[in-house]
Amino acid sequence: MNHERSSALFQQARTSIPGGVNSPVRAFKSVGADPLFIKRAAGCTIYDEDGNSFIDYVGSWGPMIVGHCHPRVVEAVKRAMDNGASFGAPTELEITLADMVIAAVPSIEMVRMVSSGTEATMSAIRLARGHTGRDKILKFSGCYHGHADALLVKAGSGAATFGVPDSPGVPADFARHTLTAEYNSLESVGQLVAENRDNIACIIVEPVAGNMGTVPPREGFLEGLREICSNEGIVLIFDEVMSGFRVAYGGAQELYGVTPDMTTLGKIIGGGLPVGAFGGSREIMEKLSPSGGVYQAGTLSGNPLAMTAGIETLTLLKEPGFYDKLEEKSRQVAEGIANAARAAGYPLYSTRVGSMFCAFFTRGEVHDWPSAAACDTKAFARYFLAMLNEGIYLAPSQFETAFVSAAHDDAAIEKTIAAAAKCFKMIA
Ligand code: KE4
Repeated sequence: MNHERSSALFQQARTSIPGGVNSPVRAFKSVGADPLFIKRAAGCTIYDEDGNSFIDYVGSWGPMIVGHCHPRVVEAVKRAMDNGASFGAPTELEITLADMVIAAVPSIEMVRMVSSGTEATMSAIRLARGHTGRDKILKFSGCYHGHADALLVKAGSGAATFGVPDSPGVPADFARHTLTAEYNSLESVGQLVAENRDNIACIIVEPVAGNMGTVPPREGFLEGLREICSNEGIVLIFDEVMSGFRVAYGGAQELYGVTPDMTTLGKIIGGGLPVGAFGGSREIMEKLSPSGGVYQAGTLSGNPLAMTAGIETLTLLKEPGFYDKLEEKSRQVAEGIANAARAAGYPLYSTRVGSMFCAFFTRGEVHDWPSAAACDTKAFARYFLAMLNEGIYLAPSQFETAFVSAAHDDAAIEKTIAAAAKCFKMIA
């Protein structure tokens, strides 16, 4: 497969953009190859600058759940553009999307739009601190909530991929307010809460962890967090930037029946345009400026193009049977890959929640960061490159999630499974 133009563009990009990319995990560094430069996409397929095509399981890291260039989304954004890209003034579109989010997500009575998941989690934490008057926050190792200083502590995703879960540049004085527990371990949470009684403003958790690979919550884990937070006056924040509108229309909180105090969103609600959001009870949210004193702002927050793409995308998700069909596609492809590994005698631990799935290269099970970190990342890299050569585009890191879209048809799924069967035999 020819990658000449992508490689030439990567060399060029590295002279003007740090590492040649605008987000580290795109650099293919952990899989030992040059990244592909993508020219365009349609449905479940992406096309690179060398004319190669790939079945896409990254989906822009989650937003493209209805597939790339869905005609309804493209047309609506084109029409919105004719009216103007951004006004820096309120628009009716923001009310429309806010009301759709409020109607969908059990914990949300009011919501504030921002322009990224990082802004959403950073702002939600500030609001939780303002609401409680407490300074400390508790997160989980291997979970990633964007790159705000307070959250780059034992973080997942690219931070884990590049071995900088505790990033340089974050003052120790900031990081000391961030407590870290083990995902799926209520015991580790209880111990930290007891040691920091009345000092923890919030617990922030990915209700389905997607940034150490896909790690589902164990039975009772989310319920336990809910009980601890209710008893201790701690704000429970579900970071649903990835799982929101992904694992169910109402997110993981609908799927598991556990309602947090606040929720952060992103990705899907912008349909591929820059967006984030954070929401919660009226009591908490009205403490946000200008109705309250907790300051938060953004030039492009709620801009008409992102709102339009989000409204159209969520409208498509509400169509009858959308999630049932997506569930069946996702089951087929995830089980097909797992069966291919088993047939080749290759040790693999597979996980899936809805249309998020992961193949862990390990003989053990994976329920938290330590077990995820034990995976054979070199074997993963061989698998990634072999699948890429077969025209399958996976996330370039063991510590990421694969996403299925409504546009992944039977032919794409069959091709993926056949490629996996060939690749596991090759790398075994
Ligand atoms: P953004 O600032 O990248 O929009 O969102 C940060 C974020 C917050 N919370 C969760 C649960 C997330 O998964 C993310 C971002 N996800 C990564 C993919 N693992 C984004 C990809 C990237 O960093 O380029």
